[in-house]
Amino acid sequence: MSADGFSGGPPPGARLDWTIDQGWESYTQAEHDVWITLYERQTALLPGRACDEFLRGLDALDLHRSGIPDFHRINEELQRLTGWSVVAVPGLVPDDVFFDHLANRRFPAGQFIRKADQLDYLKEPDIFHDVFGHVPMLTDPVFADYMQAYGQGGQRALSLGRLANLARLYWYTVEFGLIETEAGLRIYGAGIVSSRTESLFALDSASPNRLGFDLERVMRTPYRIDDFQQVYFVIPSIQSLQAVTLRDFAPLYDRLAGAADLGIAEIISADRVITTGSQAYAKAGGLLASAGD
Ligand code: HBI
Ligand code: FE
Repeated sequence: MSADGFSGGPPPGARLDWTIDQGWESYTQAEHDVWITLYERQTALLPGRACDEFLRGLDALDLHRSGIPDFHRINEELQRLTGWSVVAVPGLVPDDVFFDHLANRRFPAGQFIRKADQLDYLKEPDIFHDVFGHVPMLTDPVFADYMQAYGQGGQRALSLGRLANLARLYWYTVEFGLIETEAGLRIYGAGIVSSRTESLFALDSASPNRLGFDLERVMRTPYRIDDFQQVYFVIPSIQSLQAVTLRDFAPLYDRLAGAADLGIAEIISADRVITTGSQAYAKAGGLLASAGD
């Protein structure tokens, strides 16, 4: 069993690279309806919350409201824009498989969609999280380069045994990143933009910290996989992610090997503090607390 919990090869029916056919024609109307519900909820909410790059990507790919998009159709436009394509996978794939796809400009998207009674929370990334959340940003050339560099960095981190540090970079940018704009903070992270509740919480709540992005600091910061984040990191621009990819991570990993993790809600003197959170949501038990409402 490797570190990511996978043992052995791809599941039955999947190719060696864990891809499967999307089988767009076999989605049921009920599955299309779940996509439509989620799509309409998010597109009503995101103007003024999602960054321009995301909203432009949504338009460019015409991820319209009539149901689950056909990857063949998305890929014609996406490949023309940035050379990326979306490939269908059964669910989470081993880290090395994941990074190899990203390093080759292929985004592995879950082929399944959540059930109508799971609209607000699901364990594994489904097609709505992956395609609505992640793919629009891949139409931005700078972000597209960053994601490919992340894949290459992942392969190297695996070889150096530093995946835990690199996974934090992905988590606090690609999944839960915020960006500064003249009009205020905006969302670019897929985990936020595909979630109605976190699209509100990440920008409006007084509970989480919001700190200026710093690569080494992010790599020392644990994250939540089961609830809203207790800290969000803010970048000044999508271009600033290019600087991240130009760093040689090896000396950084060496320094990190000797540095203790920071507390998830901790603020240190070197932080550029945008908002100091009350952590009231986390202290009240988070989702469990609201589950009683
Ligand atoms: N597999 N399909 C899929 N999607 C992911 O986002 C994903 C994955 N496997 C590994 C993984 N993410 C993370 O462990 C890496 O980013 C570290
Ligand atoms: Fe994701």
